Amino acid sequence: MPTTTSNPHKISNGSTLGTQARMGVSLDGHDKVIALAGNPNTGKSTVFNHLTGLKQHTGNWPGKTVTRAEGSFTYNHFRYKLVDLPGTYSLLSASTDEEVARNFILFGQPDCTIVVVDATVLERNLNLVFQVMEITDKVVLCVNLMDEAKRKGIAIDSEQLEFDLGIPTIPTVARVGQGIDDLLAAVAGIVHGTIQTAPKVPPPPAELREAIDELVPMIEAVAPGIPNARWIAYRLLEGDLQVRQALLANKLGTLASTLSEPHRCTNHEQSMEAAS
Ligand SMILES: Nc1nc2c(ncn2[C@@H]2O[C@H](COP(=O)(O)OP(=O)(O)O)[C@@H](O)[C@H]2O)c(=O)[nH]1
Ligand SMILES: [Mg+2]
Repeated sequence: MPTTTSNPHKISNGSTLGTQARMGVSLDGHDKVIALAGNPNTGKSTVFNHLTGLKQHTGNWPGKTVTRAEGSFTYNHFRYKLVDLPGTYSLLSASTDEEVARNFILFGQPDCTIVVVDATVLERNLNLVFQVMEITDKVVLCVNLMDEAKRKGIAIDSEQLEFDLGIPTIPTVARVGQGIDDLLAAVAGIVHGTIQTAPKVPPPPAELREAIDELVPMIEAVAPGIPNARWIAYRLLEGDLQVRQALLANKLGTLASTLSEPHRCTNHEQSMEAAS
């Protein structure tokens, strides 16, 4: 497991945004909140079902028609809430699904984010992994569909991948529950600080770095306590309209809380299939 010190640019747990900005997800008796992200069809719901069992709450994200599934699990006496994010290829907020996923990881500040990837098309999936790693240090990579990869003659060196990415990397066959225990152990390690990650995201070109360094103090001045000013700076330079509008309206600091309406999940138990 990676042990180097974490990147100072990433979200720290001491952010002033705190738990009120968990985007409508209340802790209600849970100790930690875990987000589940991934491209569509990577087995995210299968992982979700394995971790949470049959009991799930579903509803919509505040103000959106996007479905949200939440479930719970207990591991080593800690109660975890698991939030299934919409399946997305990126977090650039080009669609409502992407916006929901990236806002939750950025402003909801989960204690850990699991990114599920498809081992048979790993390279294509890494785009999302890097984007999550730009937002937070607290990431576990779940390389799923290892059986399919094997069948297609694709070998994945997960230890090398873990070293190259700087985050715990767990191979799984979620359909049969293989690797789920290792996944849980990695999540718990991150949450309790026994595993320190050091995500290695390809560095931006020098000119971009300079522009970001210039923007960061300005962003922090207008939005004190913003969880990741560097990421906001990136988005501004990339022309992210939502972030730009929030900044112009002096509402960056409240972008999260405007999305944090009361918990509106309907409370019903569902079958295993229902979370897909
Ligand atoms: N062979 C194989 N199939 C899997 C595995 N995990 C999930 N699946 C299947 O892949 C399909 C998509 O899974 P689902 O969990 O709905 O993916 P999601 O779109 O990411 O939520 C389903 O038919 C699953 O049964 C796995 O590890 N191996
Ligand atoms: Mg699904």
